Amino acid sequence: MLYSFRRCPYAIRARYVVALLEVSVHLREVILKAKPDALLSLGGRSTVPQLIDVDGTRYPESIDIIFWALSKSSNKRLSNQLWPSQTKQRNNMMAWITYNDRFFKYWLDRYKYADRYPEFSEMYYRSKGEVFLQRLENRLKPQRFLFGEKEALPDVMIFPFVRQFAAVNQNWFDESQYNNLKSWLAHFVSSTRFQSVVMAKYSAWEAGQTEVPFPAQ
Ligand SMILES: N[C@@H](CCC(=O)N[C@@H](CS)C(=O)NCC(=O)O)C(=O)O
Repeated sequence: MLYSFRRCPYAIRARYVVALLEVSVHLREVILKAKPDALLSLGGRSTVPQLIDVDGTRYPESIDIIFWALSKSSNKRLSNQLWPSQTKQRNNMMAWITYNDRFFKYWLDRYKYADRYPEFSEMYYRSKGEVFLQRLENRLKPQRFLFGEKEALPDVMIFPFVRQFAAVNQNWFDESQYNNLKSWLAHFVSSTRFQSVVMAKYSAWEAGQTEVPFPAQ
């Protein structure tokens, strides 16, 4: 059971990996302002995404759900491409993901909701976020994806946040100098998987309704 919210970047990355690895779940679309009792009654954190496995094991963070999907996938070639077994490579990948989640997300929230953080201007917050955009841009100069010519976990875990950053002022982003980053982002957001599967619209889940298979059959 995957509790999800369509526009949440954490839920997007979880759905993206689940869809990419063709792992089947039941999707429960949540309205954040009216979370269902089934989610609240689990106790503890009620953020989305959250996954409850058939044996009742709870995966309360997007990264937990992504590792769960990797463990369930029968496509070992793709799993290994996304999350190679070498420790050094994994540590390096985690460093990018952690930077995104800890620092880039911090500035993204301030840039997106600059009116709620009047201490500094929207431009200031954007320039803080651009430090990461520039790092991504440099990294993508010699290669298509962050860790080579094929997508890996850092790509799929970071792109929903860059997409959100770009959408704050889409014209600015489209006209910016981050050309490699723009192509990288377009690869994800213009894909059929993203548009038709990951971002498919579902009405809010209600107790007792028929479960919704995801990815859709
Ligand atoms: N670290 C969590 C963050 C999840 C998160 O913050 N989700 C937001 C929506 S984008 C949420 O559920 N907000 C509602 C709440 O905090 O109650 C993860 O990776 O899953």
